[in-house]
Amino acid sequence: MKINRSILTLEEFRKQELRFLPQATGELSNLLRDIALAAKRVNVEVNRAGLADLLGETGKINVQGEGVRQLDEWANAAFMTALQRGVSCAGIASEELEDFLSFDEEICNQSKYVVVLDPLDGSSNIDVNISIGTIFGVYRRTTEKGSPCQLTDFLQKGSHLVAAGYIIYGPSTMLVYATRRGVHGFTLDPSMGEFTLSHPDIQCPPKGRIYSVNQGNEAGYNEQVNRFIRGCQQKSSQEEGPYSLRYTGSMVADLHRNLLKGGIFLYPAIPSFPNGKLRLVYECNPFAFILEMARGRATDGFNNILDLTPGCLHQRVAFFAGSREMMNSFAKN
Ligand code: AHM
Ligand code: MG
Repeated sequence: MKINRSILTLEEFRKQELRFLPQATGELSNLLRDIALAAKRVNVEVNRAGLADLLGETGKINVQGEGVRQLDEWANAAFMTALQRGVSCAGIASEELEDFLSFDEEICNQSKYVVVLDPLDGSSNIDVNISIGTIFGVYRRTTEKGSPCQLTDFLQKGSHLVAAGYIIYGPSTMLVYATRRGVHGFTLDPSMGEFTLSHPDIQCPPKGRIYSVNQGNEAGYNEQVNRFIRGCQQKSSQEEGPYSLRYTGSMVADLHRNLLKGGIFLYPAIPSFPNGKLRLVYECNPFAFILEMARGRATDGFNNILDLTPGCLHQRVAFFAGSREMMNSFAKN
């Protein structure tokens, strides 16, 4: 029997990393472990959603004015519970919660971290069995340890993120996370029930041949965006040819593909969303951080996403992200 000795679980990988970080307390590793646990629970529900009658709407409308799906709620509760029980996090802000939630227990108040999260992004794709995802970001709180966390802990610039990541529930389930030490991807091994290292040290190719945008909204885009889209369609050089348009409507799936293969993702402002549709705090900032750590880039069309100071938890923003050279061409175009 051949034994694969190279398998490294997320926890084993974190323990190895800690050897190089003598000051580290292990609190971030614990927090990632809690997120991975919730992700495994959500993965089970996502896989059986059609069978367990978990598809469809709850009849409620969230703070964004959007219909809440049963799995959205389920995923939100799973992450909230795992993080509260894990006691390595002082509180969370979530797409599904109007206000931030301070866990406000003595032991949680001792934690130095807070988490921002979109528990189930792209959830309109659940009913049709297309990849969806979870997005998260981890901040070191600015308020004093020992006290309940406050709104200001969550309204930090993306450049202050300590870690960020996502889980993609797709043909296989993957957890990708970034710290300043790099970006690593782990695939869920269903036989072990563990995330195992499959994509060490992810670097976004400087250039790709994919653009991802909801082209149906073209009439509402500004001229800079439309000029760039035309350029993607008309690349004249023999070598390049036109780029391929790939857009699933699940940002996690679109950005995951572009992170690995190279490409650019655009969600510009449109008349119905004059400030952009995607949320700065728990959707764009985590992805901007992941891309920057993987040598890609993310902007709102003018500024680096990570330099923006959020004014409120559910702030929307125009979002352009991907391979560095493609992002540079977009900026110059
Ligand atoms: P959600 O948080 O309500 O799921 O919305 C975010 C999603 C992104 O995953 C995706 O890129 C975008 O909305 C798709 O929007 P559209 O259908 O307008 O193209
Ligand atoms: Mg979302």
